[in-house]
Amino acid sequence: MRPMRTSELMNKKLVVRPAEENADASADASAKPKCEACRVPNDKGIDLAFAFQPIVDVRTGAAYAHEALVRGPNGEGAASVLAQVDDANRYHFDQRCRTVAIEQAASLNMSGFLSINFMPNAVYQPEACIRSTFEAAEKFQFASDRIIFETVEGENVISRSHLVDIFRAYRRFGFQTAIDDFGAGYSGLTLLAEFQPDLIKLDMELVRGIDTDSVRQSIARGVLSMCRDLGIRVIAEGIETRGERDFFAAHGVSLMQGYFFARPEFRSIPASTEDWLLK
Ligand SMILES: [Ca+2]
Repeated sequence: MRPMRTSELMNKKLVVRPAEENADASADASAKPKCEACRVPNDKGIDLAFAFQPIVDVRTGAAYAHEALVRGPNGEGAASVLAQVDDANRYHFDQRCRTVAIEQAASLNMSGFLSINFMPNAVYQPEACIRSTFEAAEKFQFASDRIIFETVEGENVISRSHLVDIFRAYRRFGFQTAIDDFGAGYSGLTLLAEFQPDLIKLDMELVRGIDTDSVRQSIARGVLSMCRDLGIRVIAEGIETRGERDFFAAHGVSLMQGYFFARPEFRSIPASTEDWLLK
């Protein structure tokens, strides 16, 4: 069984507020979290650190980006960290994840982009909730235009319109945006109809064994064609074999992530191998 991804685990923690809590708000606003979290003292700090996994560009053999994957302070799995997240501390947890990821990326002299997973329902007002991200970028001298924000549209995600608002604001702020796990569950076509991110991460269930699976090949070709039309770059995630890599490379995908290239390394940037460069 493959390990559960951070995004999946985060997803499990996404909880929609009961409608009655926001009974006085409009239908659309009722789906938005109330904007009060940053005034609530962060009395339940969660100890966290990050592992980094490269998103490789097989045309250059270099890392295009590194995804920051949350871990405990001693490298404990994401599940043990995310299990501590609840309604009371979600905002501070999401904010702290960004700050710590930026701090660690800077201290490791990371090159290329830093991809940060964010929780849409921990963002109240995109403009207000982004302040500490910019402050961290400045403090640790990591250019904010080197940040990608990725998220899944999960089963329990807050309203579509709120997610689209966040993505649009992040694009205005100069970040790259990415839809994670594209093609899995709820992360799919109808979101794309409303917002076209810079990147989509093709779900690993579609990637697995694609070189010998004509059905997956057909689906992937359709997605790739659509993304070409829309000017969206595709990242094939969960690449585990040379055959999977070569299939996507032959279909014009150069950005890939997965154990074939490197596993996440705790507080560290994995070294490149000869498999990163397509020959
Ligand atoms: Ca992710």
